[in-house]
Amino acid sequence: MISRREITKIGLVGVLVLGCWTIGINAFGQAPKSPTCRAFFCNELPFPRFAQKVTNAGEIKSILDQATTELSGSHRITTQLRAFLEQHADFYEITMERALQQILPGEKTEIWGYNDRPGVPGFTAITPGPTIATTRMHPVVIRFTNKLSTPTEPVETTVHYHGGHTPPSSDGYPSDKFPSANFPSNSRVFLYPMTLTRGATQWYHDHAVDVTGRNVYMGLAGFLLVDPADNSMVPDMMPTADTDEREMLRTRIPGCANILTTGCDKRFDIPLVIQDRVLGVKGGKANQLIYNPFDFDGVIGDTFLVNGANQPFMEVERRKYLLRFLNGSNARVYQFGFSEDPKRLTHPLEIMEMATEGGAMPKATAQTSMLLAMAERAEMIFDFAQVAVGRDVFLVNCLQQTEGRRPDDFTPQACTPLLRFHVGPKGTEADPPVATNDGDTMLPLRNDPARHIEEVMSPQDAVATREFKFERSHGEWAVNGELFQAHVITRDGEDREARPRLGTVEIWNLTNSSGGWVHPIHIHADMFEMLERNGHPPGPEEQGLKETVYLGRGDSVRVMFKFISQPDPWSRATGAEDDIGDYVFHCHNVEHEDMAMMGNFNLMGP
Ligand SMILES: [Cu+2]
Repeated sequence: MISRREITKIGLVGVLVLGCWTIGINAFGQAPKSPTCRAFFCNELPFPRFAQKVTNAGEIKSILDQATTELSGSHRITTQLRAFLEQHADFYEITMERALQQILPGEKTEIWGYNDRPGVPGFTAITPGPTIATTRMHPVVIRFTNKLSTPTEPVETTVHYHGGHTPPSSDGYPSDKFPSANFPSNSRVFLYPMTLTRGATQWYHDHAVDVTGRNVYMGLAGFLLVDPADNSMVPDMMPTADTDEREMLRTRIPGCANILTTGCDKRFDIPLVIQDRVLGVKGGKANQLIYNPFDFDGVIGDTFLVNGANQPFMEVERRKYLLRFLNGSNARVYQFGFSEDPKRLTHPLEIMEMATEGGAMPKATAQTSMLLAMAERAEMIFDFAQVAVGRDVFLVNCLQQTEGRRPDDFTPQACTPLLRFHVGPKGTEADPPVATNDGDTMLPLRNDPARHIEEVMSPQDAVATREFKFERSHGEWAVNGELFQAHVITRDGEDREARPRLGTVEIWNLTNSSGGWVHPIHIHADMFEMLERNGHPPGPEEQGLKETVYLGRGDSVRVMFKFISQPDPWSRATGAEDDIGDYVFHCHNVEHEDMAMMGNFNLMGP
């Protein structure tokens, strides 16, 4: 398949000559609609399996040998770092493969997924991909191998760990595609130190320049869940933060009462990725993923998937659960709520938001609906004791959206049910010892020198303020008027190249100057705090560490970063240097990203 930016060069007629039949698009450049006749809420909610670690010494050696030749810069594999990783890291071998998955009744759907057990009988690639579970301070090394190409369709990929602070050579820089002219091998090794994250709901997904939209749509995305560290293998590594965060989990999160002994009970801790797709006839087969490369506004589907299943159901106990939400759609914004009425949110049930992309918020916040733009995450507690035993509760979306430009207004009287929960009696396990209430203190972010010292920052400390405008330019998408070019550092509103220094605080003003479109902006490398939205303090639901922020029509948001060095104990233990180099920031409407709405910043040494 060709990329969207290539289509703009050769034009629609050229694409028709290439043959629309092979991509399922009709001669008017429109995707067909999914078939309408389906049994809703009859499939059980699936959970992607947990990825299996590599334990074979020979395979670990092979991964580290490859890392030694490939990784450069701050975390190049020195003798000291290699010895550290051999002793302490988790290793994974994950291939990207085509596979068949049952999504709708009848014909199976070809997906592009991740497989953590390549070559093992009975295990295929899946979407969402296998969940990588790790803890804060526990490094992860993954060899990704791309087996997606066919003789007629070469597929270039790369992988971004979204939410992590990773060395530049492991960040999935968009032009570091493999296999490609620059990286002819079909595999690459990625190192994730996990030093600068809290416990959080994060994910990994494709990030190849020009084709991210198609690759993610076909299935290349999975969860990466970070628990607070059990025991850091690095002495003196923020022990206060770890202890406090674990205590917070023990007392606040359902199923985590035993975190200090046997760990959290995963039955009450549920990751949910919400996506929309069009499934139609392609290559003569029904129920295939139809990706429309002509849709420059953003690809919108009419079939809703939760964890890869179409409008499934889950049996729950009448108790509290932790639900971890990820908006994994290409271009659709959601406003979620919980309702006994599958079509309306006129009598919403209470949800308690606990965490943003960066982990626990300063305060738990009670809500009746929650807006989630593409790539944003939110963890929330839902108490099914609000509903009688034997009843159904629906997760509903009350933002209708028919095109990639933007959603319609919030309409609680016209919602779409996405997931049905059937409430059964409460089991024998106790809810956590302290209930979560609106306004409960979770993890403070600022001005607490005892904890998260790297995150303590104040707007008065800012050494630079930068302006970035996200706008439309000649049918493509631009940042401050510039289209994405690999490693060309974006100029800010004062015409300086964006070159922040480690250890300094900066304020970035992000403005949507593109009229009727909306843009969620994702900034790599570090988490930020929101200071203002449209001149006002952010609402309680946006107070937390974030790395993706929604720019609605005409919105302007002010965010503050501290660009963080690797902690000293880590550097002493591993010999690794500070992560300096080029990182990107971009719109996470992935079609806009593919149409060049992406900039570069160069992180400099202190
Ligand atoms: Cu956008």
